[in-house]
Amino acid sequence: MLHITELWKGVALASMLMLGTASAQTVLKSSDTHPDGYPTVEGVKYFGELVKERTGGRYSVEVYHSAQLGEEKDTIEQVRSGVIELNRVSMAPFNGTVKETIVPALPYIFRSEDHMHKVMDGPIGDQIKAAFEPVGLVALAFYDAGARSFYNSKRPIKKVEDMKGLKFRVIQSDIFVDMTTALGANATPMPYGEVYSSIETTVIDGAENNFPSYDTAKHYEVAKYYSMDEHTILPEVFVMNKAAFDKLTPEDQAIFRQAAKDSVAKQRELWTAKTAESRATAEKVGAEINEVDKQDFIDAMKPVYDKHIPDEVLKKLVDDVRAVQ
Ligand code: GTR
Repeated sequence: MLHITELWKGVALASMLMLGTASAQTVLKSSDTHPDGYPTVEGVKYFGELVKERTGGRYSVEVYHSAQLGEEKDTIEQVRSGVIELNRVSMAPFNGTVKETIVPALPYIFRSEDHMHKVMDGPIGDQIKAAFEPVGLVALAFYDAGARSFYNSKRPIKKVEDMKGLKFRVIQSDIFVDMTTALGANATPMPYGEVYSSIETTVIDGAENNFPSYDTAKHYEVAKYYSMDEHTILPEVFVMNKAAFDKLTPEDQAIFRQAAKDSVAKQRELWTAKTAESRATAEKVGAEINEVDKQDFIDAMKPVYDKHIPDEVLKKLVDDVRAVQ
């Protein structure tokens, strides 16, 4: 008869083996700055459902929304070091570390959201995705973030000269600082979570973002003039810690990649609906939305291209993006 200690040794060995091959359930942590229900949060949740289903429950994803794990700059460090496995963030905070992300962050580089989709869904998108690997990340998907525009508490902006002297919070990237400066305004990069109180206390006059962010962060309460200059159509990125990805079997890696791809369609659908809903909400509570003289804005952006596209690799990438029909 098997001795009792032998039996326990057997149980312990079996559970160690199970952990080693992740055949027990592995819960992957994902961060998002936005609240529950926001299209990016729902996109990642959907990815998690597909992964769970397709791995027979071996992997699942827990989304920590509403910046529970910190602001984007911090969570990027967490996902790079493996403290968390997944993160959905804007690409702007990567502009200093992953130089290819500069290109989609350039003002007016995309003619439309449709143009952006064609670029990011094709070989250029793959090239930008691959550029994340040297910083320890696998870019699984690009999600929609619409167009970013300036909004403020002082006045509607119709022409570039209306920007003069205004102080804006910009997303944490030098390109956004230089873009705002090129328009004659002052730029203060700061974490997203500080924007509302900074406008309220008049530390800044406004910020720049898309309608769903303007709405869900309630920035319309403190900055009612939203001017549709649409300076960028920069997509979001959904990344995974590379060491965690490399540990997956090739079959599981394929499942993760396909689930991410499938979640893009879902996120885009949710995005379109949310943009319309958020615009309507903002208008209902008194936001004043106006069109701008866009050509005036486009013309003012030349210095940004001169400074941030210094080498041939990026120049070619810019030309390639423009050539996509
Ligand atoms: C939003 C984006 C967030 C965050 C935010 C910001 O549009 O979805 O990930 O980057 O902008 O301005 O900080």
